[in-house]
Amino acid sequence: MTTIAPDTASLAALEAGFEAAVAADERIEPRDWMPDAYRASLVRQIAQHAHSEIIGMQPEANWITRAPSLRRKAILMAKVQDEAGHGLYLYSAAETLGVGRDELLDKLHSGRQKYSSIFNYPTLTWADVGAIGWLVDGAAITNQVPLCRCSYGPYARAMVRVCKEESFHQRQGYELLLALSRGTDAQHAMAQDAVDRWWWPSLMMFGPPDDESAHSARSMAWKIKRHSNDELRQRFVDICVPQAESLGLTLPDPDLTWNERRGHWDFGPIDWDEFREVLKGNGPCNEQRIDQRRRAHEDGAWVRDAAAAYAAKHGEGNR
Ligand code: FAQ
Repeated sequence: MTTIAPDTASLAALEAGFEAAVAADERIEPRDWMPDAYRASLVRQIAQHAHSEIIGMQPEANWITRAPSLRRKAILMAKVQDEAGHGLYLYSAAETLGVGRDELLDKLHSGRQKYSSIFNYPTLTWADVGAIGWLVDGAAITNQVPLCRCSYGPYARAMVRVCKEESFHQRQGYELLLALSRGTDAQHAMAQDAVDRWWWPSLMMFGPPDDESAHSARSMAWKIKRHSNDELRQRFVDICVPQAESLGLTLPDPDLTWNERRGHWDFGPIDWDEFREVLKGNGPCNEQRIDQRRRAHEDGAWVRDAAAAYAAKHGEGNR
């Protein structure tokens, strides 16, 4: 396809049109003109988001064969499948920006694109499935509900469905932890241990503090992001504190205090060194996660070949 570069005057008009649409809260659609940097930032965020969904299947899938009952197993299988579906919506949304899925997967497998830090922690006990549902899906919803109003139409629409499903995931995690918390002493201790291990990494999911967030200002001006990392992190803490109390579990932070003046819970310092190490590839499970992903991709080659052969046979020309 040949594209003709607009001259300076028409470029200025296109830019003005784009800025006006964003200011008026209109959606930018795939065929609309958009600045290259807006497109690149969306590809970066949506790709990372998609990668997180499919890598995020691994920690919980680890427990499918060991779920304690048929009911729990059916719920967990449905949840893990939902995450694959979220990956699908998100890769499709990224494709509307002109990138190929193969290219994105290649960048994931070669470490050139990131996925969420949270999925580099191990799932040591059954209670971790509950903690992931309550805290990780809970953090994901807090972050993603505002993304339903993202300025880019396909991403915003994908988020509507994702959020509905994440909300079921969060509830199943909460219900699982509640059952354990109200169970035997050993079950209660297992639930508490899981919350102790997943609390701080869940707070890191929201990204670096605002003064270190490279993309926030630009993304917020473009209405890709509607709130800063720290705003959403605070919102999540405020939601979790009363929920932990109802669960009969404690959050592992001695500094958690209600701040009457701010109308929010104050919380202790986050270990950003740990976050940076995980991002560099040095978390407890980084290597294992990416190895497993590459293996799954290789094992699935025959499915992609078969789908391509089927599409060629029943393609446009044959209809
Ligand atoms: N992990 O300038 P900022 C889920 C990177 S889905 C790894 O603040 P931004 C569902 C960031 O990319 C979870 N990297 O970046 C589920 C950037 O690096 P870059 C995923 C992180 O984009 C549940 C650099 O640090 N959700 O859990 C992280 O403005 C259960 C500087 O950061 C999404 O992706 C991190 N935690 O804000 C699935 C939501 N944080 O690109 C299975 C959409 C930051 O320059 C089981 N994404 N980085 O190389 C977003 O809202 C944003 O991208 C943020 C980061 C908030 C994650």
